[in-house]
Order: sequence, then structure tokens, then C-alpha cells
Amino acid sequence: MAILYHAPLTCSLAARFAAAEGGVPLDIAPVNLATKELAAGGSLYEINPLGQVSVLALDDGTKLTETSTVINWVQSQSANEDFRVDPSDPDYFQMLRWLAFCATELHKGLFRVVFYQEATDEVKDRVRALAPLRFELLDSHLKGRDYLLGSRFTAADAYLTWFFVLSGYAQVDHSRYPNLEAYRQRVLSRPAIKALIDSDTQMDLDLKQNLFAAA
Ligand SMILES: N[C@@H](CCC(=O)N[C@@H](CS)C(=O)NCC(=O)O)C(=O)O
Repeated sequence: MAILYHAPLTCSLAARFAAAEGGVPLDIAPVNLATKELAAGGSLYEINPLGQVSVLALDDGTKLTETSTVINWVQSQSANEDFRVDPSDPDYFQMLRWLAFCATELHKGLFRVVFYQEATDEVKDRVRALAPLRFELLDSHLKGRDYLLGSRFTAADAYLTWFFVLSGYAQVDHSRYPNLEAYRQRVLSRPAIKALIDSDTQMDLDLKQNLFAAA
């Protein structure tokens, strides 16, 4: 079984959302991202020279990094045809588009600044000011759609759902975008998502990662 190196509440949680929604079994190797320690012993740097999650170790020993790719691999293994989007499906490129949007415009574009100490408060606020345009785009896309690709929850939604796990800590306000807000409530109330957020919240406290107070 593939092993996901996972630090609670971080982007590897998006891969876990995809695995849970798609019914794809993964072994979880817990990581403390604050100390880079693996629960099984050793350092995350031995697994990924950048010291980052997500990392997926496949059965043949190869490793995948880049959360959007890890999520795509996970969804490709799903037997649930409502969840899985094959490359032959016209929606496949829409799924890739939204995975890339989450990775670049939201994850790296916003969180990479507001949760890291390299940026001053002024820089963080200037980056937060970029959020409304992204939220408007999502809000207008979600008009008349339950999920990013329409009526079905897919891997793209797994990544966007994770954004809402941390958006409060990041101090970005999306409450005045009605379609986005309805979407946020819809995805966060899915039982598998809720259960994973609850267990990660506890694991985060247990590990004392304290990563998101920095925003
Ligand atoms: N390019 C990577 C970036 C992943 C990333 O930024 N992961 C964060 C957690 S959400 C991390 O490991 N941060 C620790 C660090 O950058 O030192 C990807 O797309 O997966």
C-alpha cells in the first residue's frame, strides 16, 4: 500500500480527503512539520530534501511529491467512478486546472506567505489583499454548481476543501461570497472530511506543531 507522509492540518490532509472520498487505502506516516521528525524515527529531509509534505511513497519504492500530483495519483486509484476522473474524460483538464489553481493561487500564493516568518506583517497584508479576486473567481464559477466540476465531489474539491481548513488561521475573509460560502459549508460537512479534520486537529495539538499561529 502507498505510504503518505502526513503532517496534521497541512496540505497532505488534502490527499487524505481525496483518499477518504475515493475509498483509496493509504498507510499514513505521521510527521511533525515543526521539527521535521517522523513518528517512526528519522527526519523528513531524508524523505524529501525540501523537508516538505506531501510525499507519497509508492509500492515500487518511487516517491511522488507535489500535492496536486499526489492528489491526482490518489484519485486515479479510486474504484468510485463518480469520484475518479480519467484522462479520457473531458472534465479531466478542468480537474487539473483546479488542482493547479489551488496549488498556485491559494496554497503557494497565499498560505506560503502568511504562515511563514520570512514575511513581515505588511507583506502578509498585501498578499491577503490578493485574496478577493481569487474568491470572486471561485464564487462566480460555483454559481449553479455544487462542486468545482459540477454535481460530483472530485479530487479538485479535496484540495480546495483543505484551503478552508486553514483560511481562518490565515485571516482571509471569504464570508461575503455566497456561492463560495455555501460550497465551504457543503464540503466541510461531508462526514469523511469532518472526521479527518477532527482527528488532525487533535494530532496537531498532541504534536504541538503550532504552525498556524504565525499568520
Ligand atoms: N511544492 C510543494 C509544496 C508543499 C508545501 O508547501 N508543504 C508545506 C505544508 S502545507 C510544507 O511542507 N512546509 C514546510 C516547509 O516549507 O518547510 C507541493 O506542492 O506539495
